[in-house]
Amino acid sequence: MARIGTTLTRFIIETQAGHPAATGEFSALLAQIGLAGKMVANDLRRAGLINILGLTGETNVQGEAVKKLDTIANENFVKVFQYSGLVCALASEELEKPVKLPENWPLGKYMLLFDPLDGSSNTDVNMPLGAIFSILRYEGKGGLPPDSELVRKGTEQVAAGYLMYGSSTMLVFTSGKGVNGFTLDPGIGEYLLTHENIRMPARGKTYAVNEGNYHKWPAGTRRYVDHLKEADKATGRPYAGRYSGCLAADVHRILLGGGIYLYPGETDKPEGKLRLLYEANPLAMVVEQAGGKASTGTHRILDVEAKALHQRVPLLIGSTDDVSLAETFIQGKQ
Ligand code: AHM
Ligand code: MG
Repeated sequence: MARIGTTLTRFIIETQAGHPAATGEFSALLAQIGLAGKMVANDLRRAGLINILGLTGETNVQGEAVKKLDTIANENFVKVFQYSGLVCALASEELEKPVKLPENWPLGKYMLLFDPLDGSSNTDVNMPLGAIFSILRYEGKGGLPPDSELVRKGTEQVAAGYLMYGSSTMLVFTSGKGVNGFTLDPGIGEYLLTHENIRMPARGKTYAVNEGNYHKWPAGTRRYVDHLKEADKATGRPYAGRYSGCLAADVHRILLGGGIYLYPGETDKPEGKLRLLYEANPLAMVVEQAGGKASTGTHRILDVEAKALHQRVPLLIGSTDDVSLAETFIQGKQ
């Protein structure tokens, strides 16, 4: 049985031993994600010293200005998987279309969707950053998957997680049997198990939302956030506001301490900002596996019908009671 201090490598081997049919490919895939995380963490640590801060001057498929570090992080992920023999297709926030990997022969049986650098407005100010990933299985008959194969419902994910580059680098993931968190020990270059079987409290005391958008929100969302700020000892209000601008970091705080993160729909932009396939779905899987909840305000995130690779979705995620209460406001029941 894994214990605190176990290396990621050993944890993966032990977990694999519990699945006699496992070929080791899935374990290797997780190890490669850890490696991409080490490479990005290394770049981030030196970013201010080697002229890789700031913008590239390009705009990505989302219409957002691309930071140099967005491109570097994306390249690191692609590099780590290109000849790995583990994945047959990659999709990224930074790439308009999925990348197929025919050079990975025999073809890998997984597909990886990721946001290579989450919260990239934080790059130039030395604030937390992250990466978010979702793993799907491809049951193709020896051929490459068509693009449509990557556009799947969240319930079809076989694993999901995130990397967080904060005061330390962490890898947190689930393969459908609970959530475990590993911290990178930079002295030895290993991830060590530091957060075993994470469970979220049913309610928290903090909320994370970009309140600058308050006047763009529908009335129910405004009423909910107003409610969190009212004083009421019995329900632990007012909640503390904690928003870093990095989804992975904000969800990490909530995963460990409870509470709610919201990137709601806006009156003129009902789908909000965040992307379903490589931001909302993977974090929803992690949070549900830790006993929490993720919703659009009206539906479970993991049940949302996926229609496009870069589809956006409103996201309410965190402690079950907090998210359920937010839904009642958003649905006009309060
Ligand atoms: P990014 O992946 O392009 O960085 O965008 C996602 C980020 C989230 O990490 C964060 O919660 C949110 O966008 C911040 O958006 P805003 O600046 O509108 O608050
Ligand atoms: Mg992001």
